[in-house]
Amino acid sequence: MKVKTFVANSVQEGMQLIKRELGPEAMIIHSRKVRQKGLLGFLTPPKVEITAAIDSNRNFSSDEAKVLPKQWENELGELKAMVAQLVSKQQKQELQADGIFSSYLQKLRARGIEEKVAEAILIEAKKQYGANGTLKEEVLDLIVQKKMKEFLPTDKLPPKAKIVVFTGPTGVGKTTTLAKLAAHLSLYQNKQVGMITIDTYRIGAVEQLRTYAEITDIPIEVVMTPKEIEQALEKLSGADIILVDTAGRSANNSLQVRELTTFINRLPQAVIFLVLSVTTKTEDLRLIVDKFRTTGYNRLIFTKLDETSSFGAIINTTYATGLPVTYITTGQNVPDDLEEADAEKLVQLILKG
Ligand SMILES: Nc1nc2c(ncn2[C@@H]2O[C@H](COP(=O)(O)OP(=O)(O)O)[C@@H](O)[C@H]2O)c(=O)[nH]1
Ligand SMILES: [Mg+2]
Repeated sequence: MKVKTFVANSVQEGMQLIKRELGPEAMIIHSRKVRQKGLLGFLTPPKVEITAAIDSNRNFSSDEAKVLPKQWENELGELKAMVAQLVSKQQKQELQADGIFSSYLQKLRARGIEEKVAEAILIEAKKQYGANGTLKEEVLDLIVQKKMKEFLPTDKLPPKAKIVVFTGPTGVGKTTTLAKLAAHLSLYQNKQVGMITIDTYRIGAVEQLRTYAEITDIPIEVVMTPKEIEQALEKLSGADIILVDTAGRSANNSLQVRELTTFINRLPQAVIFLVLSVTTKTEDLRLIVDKFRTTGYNRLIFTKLDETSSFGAIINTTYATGLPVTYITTGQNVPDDLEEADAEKLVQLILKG
């Protein structure tokens, strides 16, 4: 068996190198993105490192070598997916066989982190920890925390955001969070805030936001049809930032989500928050994340952190969506119980409750 590692600018380029050097029968055994060391690594795009192996007892006739590449290319995508699965299965088995990692896996699972997410974190940690595992457990703790942070992107509200939409299931705290943010922006950042509510289903839901709007002296427009969005935006054109509330009757009604999407599509370049409660069951969260995808949400807010001591939902969702968390909320008080998300703090919460 001959094993060789190739570094290339793209997967395609890497595959060509492998094909040229090892022939079309080479098998990919591992691939990963790598950055160059030092300053150059920040300035240049990452490269791909592909390790391939070939049974060196096998000799190819040149005919065989000519016929295979085309077929190879057709199957490239499929093969890559298969190999990725194989690798991760092997990595999973390695994790389970390694005492310190298998007990860590249980620890992360007990903190409400889904199995595939816990495995992904630990596979990354294991790479850094080294194969021999002679390092102290405290060192592993630090490595795991670092890897968790990488799986937990956070991001501030862009200072130039003009339109900010709050979507998500009923009862998670969209209206309350919007009111908190509105107060923060107008009180602490001196911004002219406007509000739009497309709260057309629940009688009283409009009133809830209207009450906040009156207290804080923020103009509010109620929108019943997608067409009315433009008028509302026009009326609020003096505002620096417009916060848009949405509502539905039930959490899982796809018709309502579709209807909501037609409203959102009329809002140009919006920051669209998917608001989720950490108290929601893992399976339900998964459904919600999928159901609301059509709204084009691009950031996350987690609410009700004061109501549980299990926060795995946060990292499960950033893993599933790849999206950053912008805010967390920790109680019913407007405007106090709102915080900008901080990855370090979230990791500690997830691990320690
Ligand atoms: N404990 C707690 N309750 C919250 C939080 N955010 C919102 N709530 C409460 O959750 C309930 C539903 O909130 P609401 O804003 O009406 O949810 P919406 O249906 O998504 O708009 C209200 O009783 C809020 O006071 C939070 O961070 N912690
Ligand atoms: Mg509401």
